[in-house]
Amino acid sequence: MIVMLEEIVDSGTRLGVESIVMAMQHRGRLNMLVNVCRKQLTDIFAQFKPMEPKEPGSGDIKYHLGTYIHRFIRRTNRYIKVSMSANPSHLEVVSPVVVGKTKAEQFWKGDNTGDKVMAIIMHGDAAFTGQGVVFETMHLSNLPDFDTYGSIHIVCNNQIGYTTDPRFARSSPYCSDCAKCVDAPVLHVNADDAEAVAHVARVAIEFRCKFKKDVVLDFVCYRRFGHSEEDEPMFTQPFMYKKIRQMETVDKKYAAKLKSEGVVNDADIKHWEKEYMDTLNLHFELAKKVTKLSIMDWIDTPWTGFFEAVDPKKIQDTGISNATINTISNHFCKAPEPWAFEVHKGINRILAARAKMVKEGIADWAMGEALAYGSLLRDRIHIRFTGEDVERGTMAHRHHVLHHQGVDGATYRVLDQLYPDQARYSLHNSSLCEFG
Ligand SMILES: Cc1ncc(C[n+]2csc(CCOP(=O)(O)OP(=O)(O)O)c2C)c(N)n1
Repeated sequence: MIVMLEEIVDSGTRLGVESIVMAMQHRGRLNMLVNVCRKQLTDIFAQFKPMEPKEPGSGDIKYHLGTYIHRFIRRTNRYIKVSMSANPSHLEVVSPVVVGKTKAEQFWKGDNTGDKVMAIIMHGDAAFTGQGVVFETMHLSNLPDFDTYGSIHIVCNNQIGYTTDPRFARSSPYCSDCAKCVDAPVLHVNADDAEAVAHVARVAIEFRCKFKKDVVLDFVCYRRFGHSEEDEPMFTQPFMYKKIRQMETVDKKYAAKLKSEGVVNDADIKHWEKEYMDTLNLHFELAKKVTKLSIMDWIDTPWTGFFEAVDPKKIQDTGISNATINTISNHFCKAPEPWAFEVHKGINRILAARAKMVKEGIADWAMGEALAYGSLLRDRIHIRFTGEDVERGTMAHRHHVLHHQGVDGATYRVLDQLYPDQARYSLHNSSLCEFG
């Protein structure tokens, strides 16, 4: 898995990616934090010491915290930001969150093609098939204003969900079959073949950067031990685990291959193994000296000003002048020029009723909402407003997008033309997806 991620990150920088937003569940997470996100080993070891969390919010279990880093990639001489999102125990809920973070970063970076910012989401095989939010996330992937130009999904397919075999956990042949709903290519790879893993990783990132679509890597592997440190896998999968015990670990397999090809010798292998163990031991010793955990060490998205002190008792002045009210409401009541845009007769009636309301100095819900959004847009505050039916409004009250009655697909987005220098109003109907 590390090989796969390293290859994606390195090749990503070659293809112009500047930022990767990642999510993953428990399996292999600490290893990933250290070897891909380059989290200090001392910090990881310190998390496992019995210490009182000293700050509010620092009490989550150690496998769930996130991190971020600006990494220099030697192979390409380029920098990349890698962020691993914190996630709760509830499997897969982080998936749409990470896609949303990616969308937000693309927006603020002006990355309208997804060339610079992308998401990598890692899943477990049982969770990928079982949790409906995966399907929801997949379906958001190609919708206007939700599209992040392709995520790479990696399914860590260890062929067991806790203690449950696939035949009792899914009705489809492959754990990755849910990705068929968006026609995402799926590359199945034997995790014991490190070079094949690197190869499919390269194919995946090149596919994503060229075609800007989701792609799935089905990383077919096995767990050497039980679900967690305490679990005994022989209780439930005795035959599988008898076989697993006879298997060489992947490092031994790859070392033997390199040796047989004359690339390395025993002394090289011993030296690297010792070097790695020495590094682990050094940081383990250093971790003993850590006495306090700080949540600030585990921020996955540095956000200047986010935690700035705001006095909750002080109410901000948000009022607007009568002149602004008139500008916004007059615009909101005005139909587009009839020679350019044919509006439905019913809309004309609604607009006339609105104009009458303005004259009488009153505002109903829809007018109040338009005044609120309009004034925010005037103050150059970007609004993203998405969900099923938000353009018209479920109760036919909003009508922020009008539809040409004579030209199919032509629309007039009412609040987009309030002020020449206003902020962008990202208003979009969405899939009928609530959880994601
Ligand atoms: C929504 C949800 N349901 C149940 C659990 C409990 N749980 C934790 S891990 C796990 C099995 C996950 O299997 P899989 O997705 O194959 O990942 P693996 O642990 O095998 O890597 C379960 C059921 C959970 N964390 N979240």
